[in-house]
Amino acid sequence: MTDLSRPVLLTGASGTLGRLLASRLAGLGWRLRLTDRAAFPDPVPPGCSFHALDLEDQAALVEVAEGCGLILHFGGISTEQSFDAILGPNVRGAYHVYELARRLKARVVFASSNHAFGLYERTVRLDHDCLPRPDGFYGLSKAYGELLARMYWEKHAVETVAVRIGSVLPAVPDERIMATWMSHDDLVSLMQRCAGTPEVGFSIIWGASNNSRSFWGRDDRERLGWAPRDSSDGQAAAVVGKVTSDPVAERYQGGRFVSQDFTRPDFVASAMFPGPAPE
Ligand code: 15L
Repeated sequence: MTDLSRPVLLTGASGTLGRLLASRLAGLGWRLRLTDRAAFPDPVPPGCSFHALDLEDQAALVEVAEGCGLILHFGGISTEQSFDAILGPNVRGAYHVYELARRLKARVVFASSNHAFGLYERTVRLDHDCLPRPDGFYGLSKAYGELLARMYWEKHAVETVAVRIGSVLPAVPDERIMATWMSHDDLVSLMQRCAGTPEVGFSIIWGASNNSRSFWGRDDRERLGWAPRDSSDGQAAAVVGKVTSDPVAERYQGGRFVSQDFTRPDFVASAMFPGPAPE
């Protein structure tokens, strides 16, 4: 179990999920050290502090994190971008976070992503031990982060919960997200279990609510004693027919991330595409 009398480091605090977690976890009495390279756009919650820093600046990270017992690593790039844009924040940055965790003997919650698996087709249901199939450089960096976490557990006993986040949104906007949706409350309750579980070792969780149309199956939730309470099911009627006109995005779990810079010349004409090949 994490000792919540020690402060908790939250990277990526100024991002969408960072802001949500800052406000909700501070409301539960967590003492957060918020970090981001971008300014924190909200009032800093009581009991918390904000420190502008870049994940590539290892010395600054070490200084700010002194005394922390848990690291919620939500920092880095969260969209598909060039290899060079991803490299510093997501690859070197994650390494800095794990060296920090090793030094502090802290537990890490690693914000992984469904995009590490985005090139599985939507008809496939994945368990947590499936091989990564990243849908771009962003997804690739998340697959690397999970392997980094696993290495730090096996070599250095740094515990991690890797959360393969689907789509954390207030409501479901389209048909794809019927499968990937995670409610705000389910994300917060998961963070509570990540902190409160006595031993997590290296655990993997599919970060989604209890959606009947989910792409994902088994994971380590029983070990954490976590179960999502919300579901996208009741929102189905509102999103019927809300799909893209992009056949690549519609075929794969990663949606639009897959079709960015997708150049397979045989996609439409081959058996990869259902139905008869066009003339
Ligand atoms: C992610 O990993 C992104 O950070 C987020 O912006 C969404 O696109 C989400 O995945 C998703 O797949 O819906």
